[in-house]
Amino acid sequence: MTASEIDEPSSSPCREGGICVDQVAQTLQSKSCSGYMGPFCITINIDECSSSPCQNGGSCVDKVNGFLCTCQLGFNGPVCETNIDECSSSPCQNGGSCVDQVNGYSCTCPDGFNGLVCSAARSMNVLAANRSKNTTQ
Ligand SMILES: [Ca+2]
Repeated sequence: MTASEIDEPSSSPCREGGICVDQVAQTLQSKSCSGYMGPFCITINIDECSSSPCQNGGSCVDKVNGFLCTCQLGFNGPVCETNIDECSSSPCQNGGSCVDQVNGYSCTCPDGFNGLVCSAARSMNVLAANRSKNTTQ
């Protein structure tokens, strides 16, 4: 590039979605363009979804100069990169430990409790039966 070559599109905005092209350098400039369609502007809507940016099964919606991810249940973040921690609300009761899953959780309950969130007290008969079954195996 010589000193006489200037970056023509620097102040000539393209129509929304347009890409500024420096016709001397023949390179695409990554400027944001809006306004009129000038001699150094072409309208190319790049498919930003072509690289499959959305993670964890999220679906991509191509936008002008960007994309939007629609995430599967249980994920969020700009590219669905975050597995939402369903254990963050401490759903397990009575000392149960929470295991985060996709769009859900499971509780590992202490002796004497069961149910989805360890809220149900096991009867002592069931406990005794389980204990004797475990010891005889
Ligand atoms: Ca989760």
